[in-house]
Amino acid sequence: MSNPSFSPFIAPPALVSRAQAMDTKAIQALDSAHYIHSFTDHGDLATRGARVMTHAEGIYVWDSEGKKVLDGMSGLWCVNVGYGRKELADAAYQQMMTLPYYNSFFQTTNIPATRLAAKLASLAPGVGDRSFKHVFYSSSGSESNDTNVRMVRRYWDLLGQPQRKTIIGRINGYHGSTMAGASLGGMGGMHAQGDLPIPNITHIDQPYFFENGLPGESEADFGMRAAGWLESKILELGADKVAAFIGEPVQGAGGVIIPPATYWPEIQRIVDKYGILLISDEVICAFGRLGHWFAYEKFGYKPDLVTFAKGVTSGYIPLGGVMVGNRVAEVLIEKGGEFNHGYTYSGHPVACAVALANLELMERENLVGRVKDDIGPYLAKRFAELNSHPLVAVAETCGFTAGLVLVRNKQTRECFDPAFSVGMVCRGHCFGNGLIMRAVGDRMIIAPPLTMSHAQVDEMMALIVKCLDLTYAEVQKNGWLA
Ligand code: PXG
Repeated sequence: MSNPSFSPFIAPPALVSRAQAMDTKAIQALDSAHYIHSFTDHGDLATRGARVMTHAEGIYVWDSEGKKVLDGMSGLWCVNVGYGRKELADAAYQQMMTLPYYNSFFQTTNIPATRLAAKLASLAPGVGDRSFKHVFYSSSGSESNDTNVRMVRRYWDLLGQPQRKTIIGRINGYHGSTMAGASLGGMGGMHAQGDLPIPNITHIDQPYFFENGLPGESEADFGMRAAGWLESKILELGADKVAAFIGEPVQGAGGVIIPPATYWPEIQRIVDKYGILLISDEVICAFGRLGHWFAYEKFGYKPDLVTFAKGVTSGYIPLGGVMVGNRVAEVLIEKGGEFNHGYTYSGHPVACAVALANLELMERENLVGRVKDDIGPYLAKRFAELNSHPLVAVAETCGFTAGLVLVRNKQTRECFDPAFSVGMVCRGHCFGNGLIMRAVGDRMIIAPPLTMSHAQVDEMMALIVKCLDLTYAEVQKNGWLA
């Protein structure tokens, strides 16, 4: 036992009364001694000690020091219905008592998995070849994108075009952390660890107007030019070698990068011209985040495969999957025989029961509609006010997610020296003042629960302004402004 003051075998902190004070230091020591965290520098963690989250309700989470924080990130882009929803816990309990597990291999199914597949198909718009009747299940976004690679290659093999292997992703895209997921994504830091990308995956640049737009270029023109990078890449590789293009409707982990309206329709024109499959990775963007059940609808394109996870269960339990469009499903089913792929937890009955309860709750409370017509536009109006802040170059929203860029000089839009980590300075002020807001470089982002009231948006905006002011004062004091 690394720390005798806390035993993991008796009275785990999560089960102790919420009011009871917790020995944060003991938990941190135990954590540091035994737990390797995701995307964490453990030397740093050992000196600081992990932040210990203990409970949550609505849009707030509490840590072991009793600090209440407004969760502007819905956990990690997933708690769309907010915390403490009894319906989801009840669904899990009922299903665990009825059938806690059974596999979907060997010609077997279970009722929640089947009902959920039908429900998801009913929520995904489309016509003909470009409609969705089928779902493949996994337990995460990463696994789902591994499935996409397997499925896309199987599709082209079955069509007698095995040379169509290459999948094109985008720089600063995020598609997960498995070998295939991290390869499809375009995160340099991830590629640098583990010899990634794996063969036959390549990338084009992202449609980020702030960074990649030319002086005097309109956003609409930039969108066409950025989509054109896909056509150039296809021609460079040879169209008969290209299997698929994958992209997030709005890049989430990359910093809420919202493409110009011209971008996706032009991508559609290009993939259609060369017969290439289109994968829409909607792990963040589906289930209401952008005001639609599926985000391809918002941007007016028609994917062949759609990756989902996170919001399907509002993060209450792991579940992911792929919506398999008819173009692919018909080939797999009619010509395919056995598809040698699947996971122990594919179609997990408890996860699927929670997903059904989550979708039912979202429908009952019209959460998707209110993002589109009510709380989303309200956030857009309030967030736009930040454009007048002296530290902010661009503040923009899409549905119920938003991003702003912190700059050294508002007039010239000159950025800070990355060594100053101004985004992290701002993030520190946010947490210190009871707000979780993410920093991606110097781009600050939010994706709050879709249940937020107007008053809670106001409360969040007041915190954001306060933290921007504190950041401004700090960079001014440090002499970092132009
Ligand atoms: N695709 C997209 C678009 C995602 O956002 C994944 C796939 C992978 O999902 P899993 O369930 O395997 O994690 C994601 C996940 C961040 C951050 O820093 C974002 C994600 C995960 C971890 C961190 O914003 N998104």
